[in-house]
Amino acid sequence: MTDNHDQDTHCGFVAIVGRPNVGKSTLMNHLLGKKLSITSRRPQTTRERIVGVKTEGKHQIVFLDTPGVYASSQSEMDRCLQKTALKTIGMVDLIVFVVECDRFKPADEWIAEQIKKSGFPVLLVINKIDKMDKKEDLLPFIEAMKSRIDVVDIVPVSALKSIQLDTLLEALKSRLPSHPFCFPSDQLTDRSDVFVMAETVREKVFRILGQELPYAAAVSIDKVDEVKKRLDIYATIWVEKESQKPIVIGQQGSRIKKIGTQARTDLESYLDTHVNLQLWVKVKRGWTQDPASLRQFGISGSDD
Ligand SMILES: Nc1nc2c(ncn2[C@@H]2O[C@H](COP(=O)(O)OP(=O)(O)OP(=O)(O)O)[C@@H](O)[C@H]2O)c(=O)[nH]1
Ligand SMILES: [Mg+2]
Repeated sequence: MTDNHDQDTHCGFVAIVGRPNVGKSTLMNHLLGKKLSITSRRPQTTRERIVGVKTEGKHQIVFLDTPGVYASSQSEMDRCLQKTALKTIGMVDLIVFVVECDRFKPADEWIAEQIKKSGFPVLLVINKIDKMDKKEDLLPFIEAMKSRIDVVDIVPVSALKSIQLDTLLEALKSRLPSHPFCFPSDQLTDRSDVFVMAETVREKVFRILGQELPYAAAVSIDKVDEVKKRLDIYATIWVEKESQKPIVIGQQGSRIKKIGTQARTDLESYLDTHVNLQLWVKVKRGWTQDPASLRQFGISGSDD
């Protein structure tokens, strides 16, 4: 026996994987108790792997939220997102495979295959149980899942309504290897505040513009000034075509104002300070098909 303080700590990397829109980012945020990763009703909201660290007592779970994976990918952006998600599977202690409670689609099937190939233990999370009309439908679904994939555990949850998340957390904790903490216990993420700023603005663009701007928006943070007890943040929303600019701006600037107000509120909560957010809209042609632009906006699918 030594006095090594780290000896009875447990720490492990847990990748959250699943098809787009099943609630991976919502799950991570609610497990962390802090809104780190952006979410929306539209698929392909998450574009990069995001680390979220949950430390409780002697346990540290390092979550990796990943972009949703499609079976077949068409655009350069799709390919990058897919690469990022699949690469994450290669470096973890446990995979949390998220599916929706009422359906198992071909895309889920395909991901199950990839996960199986990886050889890592899998914990299946059946999400959105708050949406189930008949609770008795859950049992047959669980049985069907068991026959499809080999898993160490199955936990039905509602990420959004925080149902059964304590059960899930305990299940995860019990599977962490004995290991010193990988992050300081007060650290939430490996991402910079600037990254979260850009993502928060992008979430509002996604949510407020709905179907009108399919995947064509990226956000850059141009400058951050600390002014007394306030942060002045200057950001640009990039679109692909001139015709998309007025869509983002809205009538008499109504949309951009809404995007700004909602993003500021979230950022004030995340950064715990007053925020003044200035937004611009600019055009960068064809950026979703251009590898250099994708890199610039952090969608490279490369090692980092
Ligand atoms: N009813 C219900 N909705 C949920 C639940 N969890 C997530 N959602 C909703 O599902 C949608 C997608 O959630 P996200 O967390 O963005 O999904 P994701 O899997 O991260 O999606 P990508 O990043 O695009 O792969 C959002 O509208 C969420 O509010 C849940 O437990 N119940
Ligand atoms: Mg996501």
